[in-house]
Amino acid sequence: MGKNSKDEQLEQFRVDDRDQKMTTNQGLKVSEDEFSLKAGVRGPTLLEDFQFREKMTHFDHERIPERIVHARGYAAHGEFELYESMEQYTRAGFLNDTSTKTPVFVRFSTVAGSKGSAEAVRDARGFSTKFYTQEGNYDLVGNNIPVFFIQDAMKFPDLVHALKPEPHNEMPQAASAHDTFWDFVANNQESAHMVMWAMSDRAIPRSFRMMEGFGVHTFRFVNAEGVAHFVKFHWKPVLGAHSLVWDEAQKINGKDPDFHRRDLYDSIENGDFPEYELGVQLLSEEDEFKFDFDVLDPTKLWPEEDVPVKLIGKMTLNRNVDNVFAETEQVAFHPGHVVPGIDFTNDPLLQGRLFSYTDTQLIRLGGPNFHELPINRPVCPFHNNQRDGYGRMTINKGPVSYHNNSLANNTPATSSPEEGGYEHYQEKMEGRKVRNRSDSFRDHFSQATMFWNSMSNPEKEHITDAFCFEIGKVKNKSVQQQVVDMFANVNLELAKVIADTVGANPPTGNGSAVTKASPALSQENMVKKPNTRKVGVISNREGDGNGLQVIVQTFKDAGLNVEVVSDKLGNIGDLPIDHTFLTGDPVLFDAIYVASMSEDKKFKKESDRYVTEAFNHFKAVGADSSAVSILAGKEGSPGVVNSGEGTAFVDAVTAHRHWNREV
Ligand code: HDE
Repeated sequence: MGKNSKDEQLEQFRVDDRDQKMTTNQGLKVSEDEFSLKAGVRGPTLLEDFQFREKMTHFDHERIPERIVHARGYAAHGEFELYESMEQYTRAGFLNDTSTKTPVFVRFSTVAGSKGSAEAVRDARGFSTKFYTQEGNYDLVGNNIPVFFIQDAMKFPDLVHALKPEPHNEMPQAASAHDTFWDFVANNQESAHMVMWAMSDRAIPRSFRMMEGFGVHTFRFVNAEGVAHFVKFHWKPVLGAHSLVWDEAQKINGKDPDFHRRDLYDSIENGDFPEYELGVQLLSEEDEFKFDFDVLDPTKLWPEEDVPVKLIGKMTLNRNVDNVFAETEQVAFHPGHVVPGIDFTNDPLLQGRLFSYTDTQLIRLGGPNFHELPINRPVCPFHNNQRDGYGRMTINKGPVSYHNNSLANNTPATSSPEEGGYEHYQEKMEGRKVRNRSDSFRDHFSQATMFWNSMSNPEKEHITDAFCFEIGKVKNKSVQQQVVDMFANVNLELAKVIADTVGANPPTGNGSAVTKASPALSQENMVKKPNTRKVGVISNREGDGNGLQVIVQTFKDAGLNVEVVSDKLGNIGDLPIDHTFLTGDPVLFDAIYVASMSEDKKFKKESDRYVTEAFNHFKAVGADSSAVSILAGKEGSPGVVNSGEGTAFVDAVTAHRHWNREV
């Protein structure tokens, strides 16, 4: 992999401490690092011990405030390549020149949990991309869900207070299944559409590599002539968008709380670079009012069947960070980091975000110079008259730090739009100062119903179960009832099942008359590929391993990743055993294949546990003809493969999950 401009810039900040002599931060060589300076070996430590004080003071200050939302995140470097020039719509250089590769840094996150929380929780996922362009940093700070809970930034603190663990007992962690969240939902009904997504499989993605990303808000593209188009941004994963099942996700959180970061890190280390295509939905300004929703309303999406997604480029994540704190934790995203040719709309949620992101970095990163941190620096030069502040690294020379001036020839000089200077789109504005919401923002249910209508039957079942789980965890009967009555506006049957399951009264609403569906919203219609799906191959440790070798190779040739599981670590022939039954677990694999059985009772019991749990989670399970008895009772079910051949099994794995299986 060649170095890009960001990588070269980062190089000057990288330090390798290996093979070096230990010093203090002042460069003084250290002769002893294990004991503090004492008055006698059994005596008190002395204040004079500057070396101890420096080490301990630094340690005492090693934590910074975690992000108020999106605290749990993981990131990687990569690059973005453009398929075709978007010159017609935007003057953004990185979207005009197909010969440039733009370095990117992408951070994925959950929203609700603390920095140390488990990753496979039911939640939206953040999908933040920093493009280091030659015209400055452009940040696309999106989510894996295309709409949001609220319409106005004013309510964000309320939403987050309701979603986070309840303040009197700090429970539950990283979960929306509690009273205050659902009380917020029922009393802020604009949340209906996003709640449908949050209860769907989208909120438990299989992998960061297998989820879509969305800019959520309507932005503007502006071309060199000053002509604007409305634009919505999409990231489409090349592997398709796929999800876990809820029972599996909950178990993963115990077996491997780092499930998603491990998947991303390992994939990049293995050379299985995650890829996403950048898509745009474009709308001319004249078409602003042609929909039955307001294009400025962030609780609405533009159905792809009505406004097609044009794929304009591809992002590849190809390098893990060197240091999680320095890069992933210190990166500062901001929807207001834009380049010429990309502009905002009056979406009231976006407008509020434009304030919040700088404000939060000031407390999180401790001052106004966070743009100087290596991960945040633009790759193009940056000059202005800003000076000083905590942690200033730049040594600005000369006496002039003001504008206008004559002593420095009035530099740094501003640039005209022709020279690349950013100019805000000159949208015509008129209106009265009001605290209100537009009437065009008041339909909270039509698209929530459209989402429901677009789901396959298994997806509808998962949504229903998710509601029953979450509302079942709500203690307050009134809140339960309010939620039931609210979601009757989305789908009456859904609300009835929730009411019945949680012991609430049947809903009072009339249901929805909306029949529209958008097939693009169903994950059943997503591309399905075998690539990088993880198969646990169970094998005994007898024999020369040749048979195992053949099956492993067949799977690998088909693009699957294989990990060998047995009762003890060691080798089978030349193949290393990756896991014992204890260090691995069926929930950590996409499929289980039993290559050979053992006469050992415990081996059989563990193999049966693996196969049965995988089966219950609708995964492909298979066995070599010699081990086929392990499939007893499951044979004939979809995705259960009892040939020793491999290719039928690969097809079964590619299908992702076999929902039409009775478990
Ligand atoms: Fe954020 N959001 N947000 N948000 N958001 C933050 O900024 C905020 C919203 C999103 O990986 C914070 O640096 C407000 C929508 C992501 O570092 C904070 C509102 C979307 C990330 C903040 C929203 C997002 C954040 C916390 C309502 C999808 C993680 C730490 C007006 C389009 C960025 C930080 C990363 C982070 C504020 C709503 C996505 C507090 C006020 C809608 C992916 O500034």
